[in-house]
Amino acid sequence: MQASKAYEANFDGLVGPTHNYAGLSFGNVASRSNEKSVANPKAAAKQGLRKMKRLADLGFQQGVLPPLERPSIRLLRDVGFSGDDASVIARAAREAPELLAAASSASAMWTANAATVSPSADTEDGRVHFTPANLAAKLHRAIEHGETRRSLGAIFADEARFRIHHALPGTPALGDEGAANHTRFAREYGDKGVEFFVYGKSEYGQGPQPQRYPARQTLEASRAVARLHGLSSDATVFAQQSPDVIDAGVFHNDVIAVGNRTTLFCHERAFVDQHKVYDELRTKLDALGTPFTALEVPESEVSVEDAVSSYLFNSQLLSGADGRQLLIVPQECRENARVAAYLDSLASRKTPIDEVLVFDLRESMKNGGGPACLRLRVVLDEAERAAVNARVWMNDALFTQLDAWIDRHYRDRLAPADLADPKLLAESRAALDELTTILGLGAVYDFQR
Ligand code: SUG
Repeated sequence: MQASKAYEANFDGLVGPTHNYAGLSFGNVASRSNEKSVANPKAAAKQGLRKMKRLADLGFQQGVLPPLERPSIRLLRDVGFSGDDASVIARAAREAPELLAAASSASAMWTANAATVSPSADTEDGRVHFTPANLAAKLHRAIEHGETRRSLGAIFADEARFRIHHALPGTPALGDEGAANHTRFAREYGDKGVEFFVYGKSEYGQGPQPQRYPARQTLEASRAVARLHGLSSDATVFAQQSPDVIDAGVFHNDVIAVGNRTTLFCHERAFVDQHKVYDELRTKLDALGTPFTALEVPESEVSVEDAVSSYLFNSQLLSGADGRQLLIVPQECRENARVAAYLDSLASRKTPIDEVLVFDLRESMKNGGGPACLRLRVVLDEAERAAVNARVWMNDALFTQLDAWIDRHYRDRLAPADLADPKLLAESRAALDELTTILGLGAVYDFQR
């Protein structure tokens, strides 16, 4: 049976006005090593926006997801700071600057962690399913999912086509980091596919565990998401990430692997029992009449350390209309001699990657967020695409509007000490208020009153 035409849309997170370097993510090497450096929110937002525009210009379906309201006065009130908003910020800055930093993070920009998404071709009820990730491993991220769910609801509002679940309970046994640990393989986007869930550890089962850095995703959470989405067991594969690569700074699977359609591009040390993982993927895809290719990069060419510092695998692997596959990499890949040599060699090897495009995402990269972190993939057929809030699709007009909006509202310098400035809250609210109109988001923000 010929499936209806479908597309992979990428929804990138618009970087929020409070983007800063607070060193909040133990286990994420870039976040910790850039702690307390001065950020440039304006440049960060423009770098992300330019990526969206370029991909839209190349003919890809490109959407925008809005930032969340930060600083989160709600979090600061929940942990006991009271008074008017300015007093809440002043007291938090004095007594618990780490909580103010958590409340101020613009981490929702990394929308690969916003949710796990299953296309309608894979789900029992034929709807597109979203489960916002509880991000339970880090306080600054654990406060995202309620607001994320509201944003998704404002964009994917048609309940006959889209099912937006609540996040899993936010506890270590069910730690869920969303699409960063999830990939889907299918011949064409609209065909039934095999969904691939990668976890860092099992809370109740056996298996090795990292020793140095936390495993953020559990098998139990991955299985729960697959159940919620109504995925069949013959079309799901669960694989454990190698604990030693987590200990080397691979805090999400998308730092060491990326998949698209029939290709998995990954490092040779990505998974426990890597060849068994390939075999299971191949067998389950074969049952759907779908081929599978693993393009594996050996340690001798690119070490795990190179992968972590360059973010080679945090790339976007995209299929153009002509079927050619493009790899979207951050410019740090060109600055690492071994990674650059590997990328240059692709042209002369027989691989499923036809072209490499390089982007400057320096501001996000310094917090451990590359091209793939910044996007949430949503496979949509024509009818589903038509049901999406049309205002969020990137085009020339939206680019011009957002570029001018960034110029009006964003600072070009934000140091950790600036988080104590109560004016930042007012600036951020004014920016988001205007964004609500630009993106047609309705009552997504309540400005935490
Ligand atoms: O969760 N960094 C994010 C980066 C997320 C990257 N996402 C994917 N790999 N999909 C994180 O560790 C750092 C914030 C700070 O330190 O200020 C941060 O949250």
